[in-house]
Amino acid sequence: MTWKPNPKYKFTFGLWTVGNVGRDPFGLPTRPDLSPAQICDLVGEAGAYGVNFHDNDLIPIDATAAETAEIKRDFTAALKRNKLKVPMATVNLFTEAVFKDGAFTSHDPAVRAYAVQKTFRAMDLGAEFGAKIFVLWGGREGAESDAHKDPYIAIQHTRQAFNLLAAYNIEKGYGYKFALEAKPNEPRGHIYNAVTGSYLAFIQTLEHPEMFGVNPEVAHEHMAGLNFVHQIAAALDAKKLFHIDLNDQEFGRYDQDFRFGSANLKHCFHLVKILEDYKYNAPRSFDCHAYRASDFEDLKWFASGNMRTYEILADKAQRWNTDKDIQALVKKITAGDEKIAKLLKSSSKASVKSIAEASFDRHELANKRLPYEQLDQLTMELLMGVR
Ligand code: GCO
Ligand code: MN
Ligand code: MN
Repeated sequence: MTWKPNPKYKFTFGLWTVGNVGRDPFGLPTRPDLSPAQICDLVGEAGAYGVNFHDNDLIPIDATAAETAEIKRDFTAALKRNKLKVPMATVNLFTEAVFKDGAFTSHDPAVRAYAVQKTFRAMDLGAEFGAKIFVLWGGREGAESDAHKDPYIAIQHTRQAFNLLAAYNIEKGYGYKFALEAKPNEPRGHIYNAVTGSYLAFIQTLEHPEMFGVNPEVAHEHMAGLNFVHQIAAALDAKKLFHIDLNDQEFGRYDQDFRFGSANLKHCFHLVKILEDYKYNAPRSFDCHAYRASDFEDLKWFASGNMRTYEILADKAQRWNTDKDIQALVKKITAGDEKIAKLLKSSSKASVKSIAEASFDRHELANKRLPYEQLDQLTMELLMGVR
């Protein structure tokens, strides 16, 4: 197998991911800046499907009209020569000092309105390049102390902003689907809507819930010690998985944004398996960056490594689904009385009555074998490459 990226997976990279220069809170950049066009050449050569950007990854915030036009020209040419699409765009509401205490949740109505206007313009920019998904990540929407900001009011402000964005989407006819990205902390001490599940509930309170879904990121749920695969199951079940940020992360640490599959291979396997089993069809975006010590040559390993790992795990998932021993065990473990299963599927009066009146022998039920050691070991052996 060559593991050449298959376009069906729609592998994409943010310009800010491959373009990350290795700066961290303690140290200066370790790699030179790459232009958007150079990033396209790098990921294009690696076989990616597309790139994503924040407004200011592409157009610096103070660019003149002439500079803007030139950047757009170079970027368009780079997309074309590398056959890259731009499925997703987003907005930077975290770098500038004006957002030091939040954008949509700032105390200052003028800052909130400026953030909404900046997002309108980022939507215009994304639409120019064909983006149909718009990610919203509220990096500065939070607080270090709840003395500073009333979290109840912050929720109202967030809702007002999202409703305005939906109205602009309709007015301009852009057809965007908004994908909301949760994170528990960093750069704020606490970020509102800390986990994907918070957004799934919040969406239902918006004027246009149909326009909003989620963009879960592996690292963000792992920072909070949560099982990412379970978050994905909830998003899939709600039909709200509009986009996904793939990367990896040691549990409980700062936002490490490692290469996909580099830290928790088993979790990543189950993630790929659920995405493939339930036919996730939106882009698979890698939101990570190379190790700070890596140079330009190593960046190529970083880019192709993300995609190779996904494809290898997709192949493992398929093997798991067709492995005779594994499937025989799964069949035994999941087998049960079909008539009772049918009853449980209905909440009709008849079902309620039958369940209320049925007799169960809990001791006999407890005797069912669940050879989970065996199933997990077979899974691990498959992952380790000896099956
Ligand atoms: C992070 C975030 C960001 C967002 C991106 C989109 O690592 O904290 O994932 O990378 O995804 O900025 O707005
Ligand atoms: Mn992250
Ligand atoms: Mn992300």
